[in-house]
Amino acid sequence: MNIRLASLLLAAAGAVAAAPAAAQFAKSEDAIHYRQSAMFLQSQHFGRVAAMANGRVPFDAAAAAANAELVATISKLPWAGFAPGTEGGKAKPDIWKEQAKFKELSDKLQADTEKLAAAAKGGNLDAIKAQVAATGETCKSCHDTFRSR
Ligand code: ASC
Repeated sequence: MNIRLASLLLAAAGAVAAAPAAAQFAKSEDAIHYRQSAMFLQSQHFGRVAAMANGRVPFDAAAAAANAELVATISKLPWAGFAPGTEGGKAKPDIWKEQAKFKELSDKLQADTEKLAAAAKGGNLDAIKAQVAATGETCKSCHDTFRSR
């Protein structure tokens, strides 16, 4: 394969990898639907790990690892949905007025869910419990600040 073709393929692969962060929306309602959908998926998969951490369902290490891995991936998605001019839904207008704080909390969530995925991969229930608690606190602090109702 020549160099030119190889670099074209690399660029295409890079564009696909970057696609979630570059999600574009035809209209404001699409952005709101997108971010709420991502949050819903996130809560479903986080909820499955949390249920094990809280003893509500029996611990299944493989299921915990698979769900935590999904949470880490999905936690990268909602933010593109808070695009400029898409105020609405349950999002408080403060999100667009305090972008630095919003970014700090969204970065914190992504760091926490990476740690949760690592803990779940390790299979130690106590480590999973600790990281479920830390991640849940991060969810809550951002919701308390930036979500209405
Ligand atoms: C969830 C969910 C949230 C968070 C939060 C953690 O599963 O839907 O909003 O966890 O309750 O405190």
